[in-house]
Amino acid sequence: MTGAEPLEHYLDARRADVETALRAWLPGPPQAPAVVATAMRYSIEAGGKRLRPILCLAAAESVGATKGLSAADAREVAMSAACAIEMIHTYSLVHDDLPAMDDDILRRGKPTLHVVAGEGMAILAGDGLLTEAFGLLTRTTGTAGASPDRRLRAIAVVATAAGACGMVGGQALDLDAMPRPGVPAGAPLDADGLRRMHALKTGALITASAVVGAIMAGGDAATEHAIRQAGEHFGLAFQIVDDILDVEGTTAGLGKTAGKDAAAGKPTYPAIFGIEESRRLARRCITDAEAALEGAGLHHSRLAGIGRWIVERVN
Ligand code: GRG
Repeated sequence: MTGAEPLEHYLDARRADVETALRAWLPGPPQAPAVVATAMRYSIEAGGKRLRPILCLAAAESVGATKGLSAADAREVAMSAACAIEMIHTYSLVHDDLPAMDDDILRRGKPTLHVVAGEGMAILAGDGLLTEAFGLLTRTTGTAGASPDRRLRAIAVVATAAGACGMVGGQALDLDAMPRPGVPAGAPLDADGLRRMHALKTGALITASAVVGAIMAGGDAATEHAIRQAGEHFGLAFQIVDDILDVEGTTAGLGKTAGKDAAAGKPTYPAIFGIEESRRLARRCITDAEAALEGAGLHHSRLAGIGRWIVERVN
């Protein structure tokens, strides 16, 4: 249930919970050499909306409510997974910003990690975040602790979403669509190609965030299916809005370089459909997500509000 707490308060509270847990779970000296631990912390603590972990916690709450779990217990049981996903997301940003990929100097309002720590250390910090994430996924958190079977399923879902069948695959399609030194570009992406690339690159981890929250909170197969459908719609809406913000946002407001996609001639939703149609498509994704949630009796949960946040966000 959403209760009376306004969405903004809920988001702020969950962001604070996630950041406290991340601080506690990130490795530090003396076990981890300070140089790489500091680099990992730099990118995690640079901020960000924490959309994925919040989505994971909200999915756990909504499913947990159907299993008699309090909202706080459901969040606790999903917290390690939520933080693991944020670590994987942050690694993807660190690697995406490298000169060999998107070559950017600003992320989350701060100089990118390779700018402050060098390319080699940025690669290692990304590797460290990815690896730590899977260690974290094995941990039980909360008094209601997810069973080993559920934790194993969560690991499989996250691995598929982050690997070559998900985020890495999508990034490869994105990279291949543009010419790069010594390698000709692959075929340009049309609307279907763009949708698939984004479904893998951005959508898969967003979807997994919601699915893993449902798994950790004890969801059955039908509920997990509905959450997956809603997560896929959320993921596409997120990406369409990201493309719109790249056109309409400012570098200061976004905390990353605005207008890069257009400058690079990248295929984007506004480039293919125009801004107004892109906005309509994003809104339709949220309507579709709400229908999927309604089918599973989860439409009164926080998830619907998070859908609206995804389309209304300004950064
Ligand atoms: C897997 C090697 C490898 C690389 C990274 C997904 C990816 C692949 C890179 C991300 C590239 C990118 C900027 C995509 C656009 C959508 C996106 C993921 C935006 C950033 O996510 P937000 O807005 O960021 O949730 P914050 O900083 O708020 O967490």
